[in-house]
Amino acid sequence: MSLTIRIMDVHAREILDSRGNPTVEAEVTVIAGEGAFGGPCINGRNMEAAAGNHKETVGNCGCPAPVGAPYPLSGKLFTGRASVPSGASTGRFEAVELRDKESRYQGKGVQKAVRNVNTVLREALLGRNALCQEEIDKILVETDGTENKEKLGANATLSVSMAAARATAAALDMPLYRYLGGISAKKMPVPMMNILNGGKHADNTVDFQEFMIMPVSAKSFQEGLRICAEVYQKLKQLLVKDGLSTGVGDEGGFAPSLKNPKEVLDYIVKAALAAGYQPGSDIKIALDVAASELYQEDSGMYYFPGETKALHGSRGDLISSADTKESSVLRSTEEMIALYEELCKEYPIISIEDGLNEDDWDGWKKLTERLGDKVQLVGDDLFVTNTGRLSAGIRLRTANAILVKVNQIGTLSEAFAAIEMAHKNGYKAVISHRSGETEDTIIADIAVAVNAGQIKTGAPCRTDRVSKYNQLLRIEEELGGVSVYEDPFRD
Ligand code: 2PG
Ligand code: MG
Repeated sequence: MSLTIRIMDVHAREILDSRGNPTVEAEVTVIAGEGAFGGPCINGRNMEAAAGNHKETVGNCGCPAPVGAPYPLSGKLFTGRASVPSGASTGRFEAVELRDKESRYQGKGVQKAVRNVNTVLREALLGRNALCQEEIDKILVETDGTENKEKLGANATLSVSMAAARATAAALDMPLYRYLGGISAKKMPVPMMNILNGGKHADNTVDFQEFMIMPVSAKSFQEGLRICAEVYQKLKQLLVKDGLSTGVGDEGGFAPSLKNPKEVLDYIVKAALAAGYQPGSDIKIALDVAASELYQEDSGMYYFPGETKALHGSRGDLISSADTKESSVLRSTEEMIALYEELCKEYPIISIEDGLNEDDWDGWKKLTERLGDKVQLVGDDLFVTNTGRLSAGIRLRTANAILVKVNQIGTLSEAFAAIEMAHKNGYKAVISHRSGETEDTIIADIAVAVNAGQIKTGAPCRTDRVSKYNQLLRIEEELGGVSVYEDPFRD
């Protein structure tokens, strides 16, 4: 008789994220047992009652279920808990993060999303077989019923989707990455580690949002992590020596006021060398420009407030094109591409994320033609973990990688579909955190489950970032000799 893992309860609450803003945490409780749905009892529990009115439609999705009776964990309850991250440089096409827009927490409360979990979503899921994640996620999507999850909130749906996976893995007595990825899950991701923050993630004059290092010559994740942490500490010493701030931004990277991207890159190269690593062979550099944040709709140009401020020593706040003085640093799409070409010639840059605005398909196409055979071009705001936007990108030959943020789409299955589409079409997938995070480490497990080969989860600083790296250390230890760590850009 096949195993069922039936949902017995769903409960959400409002918690805080790493920026002190509310977010949704959900718990899904399941019971493991043998028997088809609608069966009368498992170990004395009346499952029909638990299933409410839904028993007639569940369990028909064809998912393979482990067999073998009696299942030793039958009748036991397992609870999976998950919490939802939140972005600051949010893409316009992301699924909707439902906020209360009331006075508490300056409008950022998530009590409505929590209520949606505790009422409609709970009702829709009680009694369902959590062993079929796709079926669970389909129910979440259909219960919301909108294109972008604006009715119930992607924060509501995602919390349940992830908690259901965790509960199921627990009921199967399996590590989460193994449950999500099956027998092929073994590739440890190379960290794309953010060591210097700018843009919306810091109050400095650095306009690009993220400067990251990738330890490509390491032999294991553990070694890669150590290399990054050593470079991070050297960078701190260099900044201190020059009297610059070592305060950190939202993702734990330092946030000194430097005058342009080249000055930042010079510090990174120096820090790598000071730590004993060769930029280009040991360490490659990745950027997240988050260019949609720099783009001015009215002028069609990219405005660099930090560079402008550094040039003039005056306020560098975003200005409208009407106020634009000739002395402001503004770049056209062509000039942005030319800047990237120049930077890639001078520095060992291997990856550029969101180099252009989220709507500029023509610009992205040009960027891909000019740099796509040498550099990884990652679509974050461009693709928003959405198979519709990714397939358009693939058709138009724009970018060559997708950033995967589970909360951009709102269920695990949809995020996995985007990863699968990327891989099938020769695009890379980089699993990513958000700038607002929690202690939840699920992205570490996802990265290994899908053999993504790359993870972006901030600096080796602040527990919301470090917890993901530490989870990866545990996974690598558990995988032992089976684990693989390799340079994702090696031919
Ligand atoms: C990004 C992310 C994560 P945010 O742009 O890639 O680094 O930032 O979560 O603010 O969108
Ligand atoms: Mg980004």
